Amino acid sequence: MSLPTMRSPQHRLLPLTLLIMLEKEAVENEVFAKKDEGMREGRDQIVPPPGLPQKRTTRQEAIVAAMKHAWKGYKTYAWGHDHLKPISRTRNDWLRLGLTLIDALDTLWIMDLKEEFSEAREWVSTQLHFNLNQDVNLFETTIRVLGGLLSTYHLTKEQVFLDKAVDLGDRLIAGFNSGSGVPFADVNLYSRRASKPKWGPDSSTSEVTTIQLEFRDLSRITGNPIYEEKVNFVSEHIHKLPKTEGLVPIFINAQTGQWRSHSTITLGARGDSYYEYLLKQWIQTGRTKDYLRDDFNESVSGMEHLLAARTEPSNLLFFGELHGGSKNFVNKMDELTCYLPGTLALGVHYGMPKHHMTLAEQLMYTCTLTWLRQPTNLAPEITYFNTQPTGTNEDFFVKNNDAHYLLRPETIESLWYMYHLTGNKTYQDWGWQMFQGIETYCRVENGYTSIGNVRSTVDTKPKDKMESFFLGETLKYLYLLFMEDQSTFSIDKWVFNSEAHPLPIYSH
Ligand code: DMJ
Repeated sequence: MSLPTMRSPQHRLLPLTLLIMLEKEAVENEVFAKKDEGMREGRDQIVPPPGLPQKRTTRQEAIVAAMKHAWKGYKTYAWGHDHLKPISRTRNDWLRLGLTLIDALDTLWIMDLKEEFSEAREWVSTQLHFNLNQDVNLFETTIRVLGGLLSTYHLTKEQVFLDKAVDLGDRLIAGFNSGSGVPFADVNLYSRRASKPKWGPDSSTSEVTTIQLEFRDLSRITGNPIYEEKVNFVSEHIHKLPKTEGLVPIFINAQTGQWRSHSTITLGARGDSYYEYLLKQWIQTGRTKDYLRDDFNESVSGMEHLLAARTEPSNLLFFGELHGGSKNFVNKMDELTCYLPGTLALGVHYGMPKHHMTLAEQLMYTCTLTWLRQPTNLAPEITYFNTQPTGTNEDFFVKNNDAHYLLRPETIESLWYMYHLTGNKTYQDWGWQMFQGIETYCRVENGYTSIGNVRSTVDTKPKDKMESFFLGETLKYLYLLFMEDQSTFSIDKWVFNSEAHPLPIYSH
């Protein structure tokens, strides 16, 4: 039994599609249950930390096995480096900060992988130093490293994680030394000098607006207001800038603090988490900063009015982009945009307009199809949508250069929010299907690899790279998606940063 493909006629019939998916999944469940029986034999008795469920579900066991496999490859061939190259059995460095190890810390803790967590903690305590003559991207270092250290500190209360976070925060704060207070893209961790990105004059909007949860949390823990003051200023400054019905251009100049004119408006790359952090900052601060909520709501209205469109023939909802100074609508959507159903659902939970949930459900379905209509069950980086009838009778298509899957989490992240908030097990079943795709086409002997082509089961073009967010986000959200007791990581207590690191919600 196979899933409907982009060419199959039954893809118009949603209930049938779902039925087929569920049948396929039942068969796969049986296979996994058998494998799992084998895995369980001889496994150590694990005593979970307080607050975590006593027993993992069968699907959770499969995710834990994936995490262990990824960790083993990383430990063997890339220990202390940023990324594993699992096929060539070597490593890749980008920020020189042990990215995979730090991104994985809280996932290891949440999965109760004690041995792996303890070797990672040992490395953090003895080997992680920030006194490096290295330019790092402020946003990436903040969401992955600062966020990872802070959430691990909150979960474990171990001082070492906070000490490292403070040292890093004190270096990164140099990024805000610009003409406007809007940060530069890069910071040198040793000289503490900030600079524009190597490839252009401006900072990316999503980057300067997706550091606030982490810097604020650092201030709240340490009692030192400086970090929070810096990021509050950026949010307030951007609040005052002109927007297109709440939507923002993707580039901003750090010296002038002004938008780059004619830059693209998108909910994908370089725009995405601006919208996510409007809502999440409002939640983190106990729903006291109303301008953040209002900007979020205005942006969703703008999305509906200017970016929402429907496909032919199946009337699927997607959000396109505005290019050339808001003039040209482009019918493409990044996989990155698929964080949005989760964020919309989170907003509705916190009192945003009820119809945002309809948008969330419909976009969730479209995002899911971008995975499950591919023969690999994996989504391409970018999908183009047909808004007019075509000879092919397909709702969407993929260009050659966009056919890669980088082990990204966004759709799975949204599935977790949708399941967490509705209890509808269909979202779990969809996530399970996606995980089968990852297991079948990305798992290699020494870890997991990104692939270059999701459109073929035989020519997947492995790229030989395991991204840190695969351990930090993708596997964590899968584990949470299949957790029986959803109250353990309640969104009433935790706000997840853009890299899936949970941080506490404060009262103000
Ligand atoms: C992650 O680093 C974060 O989720 C970021 O906000 C967007 N891109 C990657 C994962 O795809």
